[in-house]
Amino acid sequence: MGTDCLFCRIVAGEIPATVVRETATTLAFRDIDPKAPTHVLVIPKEHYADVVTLAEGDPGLAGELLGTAAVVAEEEGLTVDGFRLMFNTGPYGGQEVFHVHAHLLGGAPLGPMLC
Ligand code: IU
Repeated sequence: MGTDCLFCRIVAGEIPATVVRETATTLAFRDIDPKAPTHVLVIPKEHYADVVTLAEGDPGLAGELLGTAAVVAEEEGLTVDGFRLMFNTGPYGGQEVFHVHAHLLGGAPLGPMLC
């Protein structure tokens, strides 16, 4: 995708981010505007617009993304009390950055819904 995609530019090192974990295929970094005490975004390095195109295009990579999210949840100390892992998808889902990303949220009770 390249220069038009913010998260591709983070992967390329062109825009700074606070990276908490990197694998050969995924990157996890802190959300610039955290909605919870811990708010990490987990992305595939390869560009897919949303979770549907990722799951259809490369289910193995989707699994690697979930694996990275699980490791970060463990490292961030979220697995004792629980956490939320979610993909905003499309306009109705509130997706603003069209490079698929899982939001990993935790560190406090989040309630039944996050708007
Ligand atoms: P969304 O699911 O597409 O709505 O989430 C996009 C997230 O990307 C949102 O939580 C922003 O705070 C976050 N973000 C970021 O971490 N760094 C940035 O430079 C920009 C957005 I722009």
